[in-house]
Amino acid sequence: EAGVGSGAAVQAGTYQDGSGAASEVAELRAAILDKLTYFIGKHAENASDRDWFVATALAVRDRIVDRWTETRDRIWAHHTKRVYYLSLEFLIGRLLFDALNNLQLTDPVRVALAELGVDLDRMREVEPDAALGNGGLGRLAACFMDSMATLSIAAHGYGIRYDHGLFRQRIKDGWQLEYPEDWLSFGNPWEFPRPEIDYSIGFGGHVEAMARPDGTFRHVWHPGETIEAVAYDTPVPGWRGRHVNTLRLWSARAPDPLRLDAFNRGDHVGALTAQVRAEAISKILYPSDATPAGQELRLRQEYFFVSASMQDLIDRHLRQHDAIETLPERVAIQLNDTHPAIAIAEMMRLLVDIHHLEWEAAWTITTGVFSYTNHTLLPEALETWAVPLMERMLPRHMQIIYLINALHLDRLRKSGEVSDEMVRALSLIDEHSGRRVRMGHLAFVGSHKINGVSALHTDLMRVTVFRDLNGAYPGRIVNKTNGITFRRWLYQANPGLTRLIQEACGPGVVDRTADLKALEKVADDRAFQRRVAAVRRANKIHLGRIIAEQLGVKVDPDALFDVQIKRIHEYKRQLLNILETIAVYEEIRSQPTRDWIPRVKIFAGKAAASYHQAKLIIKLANDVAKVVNSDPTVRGLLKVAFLPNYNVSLAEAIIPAADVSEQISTAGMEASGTGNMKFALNGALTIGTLDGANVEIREHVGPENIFIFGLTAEEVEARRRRGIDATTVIAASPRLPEILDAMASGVFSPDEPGRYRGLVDSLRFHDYFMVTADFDSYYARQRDIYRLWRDKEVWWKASLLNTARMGWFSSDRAITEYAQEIWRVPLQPIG
Ligand code: B1H
Repeated sequence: EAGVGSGAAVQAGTYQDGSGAASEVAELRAAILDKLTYFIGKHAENASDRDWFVATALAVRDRIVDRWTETRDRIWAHHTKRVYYLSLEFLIGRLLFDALNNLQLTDPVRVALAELGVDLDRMREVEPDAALGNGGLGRLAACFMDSMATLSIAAHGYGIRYDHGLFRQRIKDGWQLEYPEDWLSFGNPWEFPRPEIDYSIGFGGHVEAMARPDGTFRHVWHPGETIEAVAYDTPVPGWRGRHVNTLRLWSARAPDPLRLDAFNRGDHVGALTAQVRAEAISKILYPSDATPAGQELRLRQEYFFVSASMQDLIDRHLRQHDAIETLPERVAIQLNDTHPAIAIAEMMRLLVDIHHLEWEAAWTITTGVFSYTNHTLLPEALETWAVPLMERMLPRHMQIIYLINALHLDRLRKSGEVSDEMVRALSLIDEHSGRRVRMGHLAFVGSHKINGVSALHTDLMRVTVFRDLNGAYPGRIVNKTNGITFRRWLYQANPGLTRLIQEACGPGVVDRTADLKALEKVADDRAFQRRVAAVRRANKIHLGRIIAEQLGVKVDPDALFDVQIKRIHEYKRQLLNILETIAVYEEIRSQPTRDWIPRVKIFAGKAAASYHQAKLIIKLANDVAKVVNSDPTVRGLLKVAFLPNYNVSLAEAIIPAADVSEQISTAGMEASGTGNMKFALNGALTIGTLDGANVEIREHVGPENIFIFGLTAEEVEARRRRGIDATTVIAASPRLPEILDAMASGVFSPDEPGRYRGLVDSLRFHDYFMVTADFDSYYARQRDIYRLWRDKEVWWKASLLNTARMGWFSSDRAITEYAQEIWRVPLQPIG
């Protein structure tokens, strides 16, 4: 193995990955020039940054392909059990540095490009983000793909190749505007189209029941409409390129794209309608984070990618092993939330109708292969589909779901006394508001394991939405706390800190996250602390440049950077943070000459296009920014920056520059969070509630190194049951009345004084999210942070202890647990 850090030319922007031999550089330079000449068809003299990017990506891709075919051969020869990760979202971001780092080519490619007069870092910026996801759920799928490859698990991701990913956000006059995102407009050098791999996907039509001689029935589904699913493969190289998996994304095509008869009649548009309708399926990602759009097209998307994936994996199984019965020994399928839950019914359909298995045998196979991850308890995000819609679009699946339900309820009735009320709670069909299929219930009964994504969330699953199912199927619910890939979120995003960590913990720390613990020994070494502080300062200057470019706002790198970046949602409580910002603003105005700590409040995040309250919160952040940033009394002691178009790449620039991480959701509402892990790993100090994975982060970093405040999930519950009286809470607060009055009277919206009346009223009279109830304790914790900031020795110690103790939150750990306890597949640890 190449000794990490041995003789590597360490350059700005990279960490020691132990590569960089001269012959390697020469080879890469030749390969890049070759791609530029013969693939792009240009000379170096007139190549653009984008041309260089594509040429470099293709040259690097060639190296990946060799490992990819090796991996496939190895898996095939060893009959290795495979994992299929089904997700409607993969929030990948850019891939160039992922590939370079995992193949340890960053240094040689940097040098090769420099010799060609090209700057790798500038070129990096032209790669579009693959934004095929909304937020944490999609990003988790991407981190898991990286870890599965790293641990040499034979895994395939399955999803949709959306033509347009999550919308591009622009802020105009403080308001969010949504524009289509166009990541494929210049082609995608990482993917391999596989036009020969396509499956027919049926919709609608009717089911024919054909009597067999023995009196049983065979069912034949005659779909009314068929659409083709075409595969596009992206190789996913793991750490050190030892193993390369595949992300297979499906694109929709009409079987007969052009009706020539109609075209020849002169109906040029009508001739293409079938194509338009078919291709709409993979046109666009639903930007609905945690509030399902409930649209027919969304159900079509779900079934489309699920059916293609089930057909594909069964084909692969039968090519390698001739009996369908051995599926559970060879295959594990993970459902990323309920979005792919129709796979349970589709698997049953394929096994029973197409492969002619008996129902019982098919059910044993199905529950043997499936497992399901739940990512939220928010009632509005628990997916259900109206029975009439299901009957119309997927008539055979609806029959199968009815039968699954009947057998499930029968079994429970036989095993003991079950009240009508319990049957209603356990049924796959919700009868409360029209008849609807509960996809969470379907996923639950069709899986052998169901997991939550943090300890608290899993506990809450057992006592809330899945209480009765948990009673009926004890032991099925397990916890798998989320994780993040350190390769992207520390080594790539923060090479400066990584170099220092390697110095303190040994170069092998990049293979063994447990070695991070060695940082504890230098946590109070002043000299080391100063170097860590210098890295942070450089990262803040870099972020400051982005803020200046985007917003025209100048920020001081020595100010405290306090950051909240995530989807805009009421339960995430950006509003709480804004109220504290207003409190600080009012204090500075009332005592302008005190020795205030200069600070910058940084926000970024998108709101679902139809989520009005969230969009108003964006406007408020921007309105407050405008007033604060231009107030001469403030003299730059407080700056507010709302950065537009939050995405993976922006997160990579922001997180390494953060001093404080805001993880302030209403307790019980954030299933896990993964941003919280990225910040703490990079040494930001967290201010947060006892929600999601914050609870476990506190256990790992120690309560003295994290700032916890606010109601617990239980207290929130109790308060909601009692009925919330925000009026008395507000009256009792030393600051809230003034802040709310200012907002309500138009201090931040002089152009429209009533703009925030409704928002303030919702705090005064409902406050479902407990913003007012938590305000004072939040405010007090913020003061603790400012106090600590003045004592740099203590501050940096706490920061280093955070980094030192976050090793457990690696997605390699999470995936190891899935592999051992849910999938039962072999893996090969690194290090
Ligand atoms: C999470 C979603 C989600 N939970 C519906 N649920 C969606 C639900 O488009 N939709 O219909 C999209 C996304 N996303 C997040 O998952 C949780 O809120 C986070 O707390 C968690 O860290 C993340 C990964 O587990």
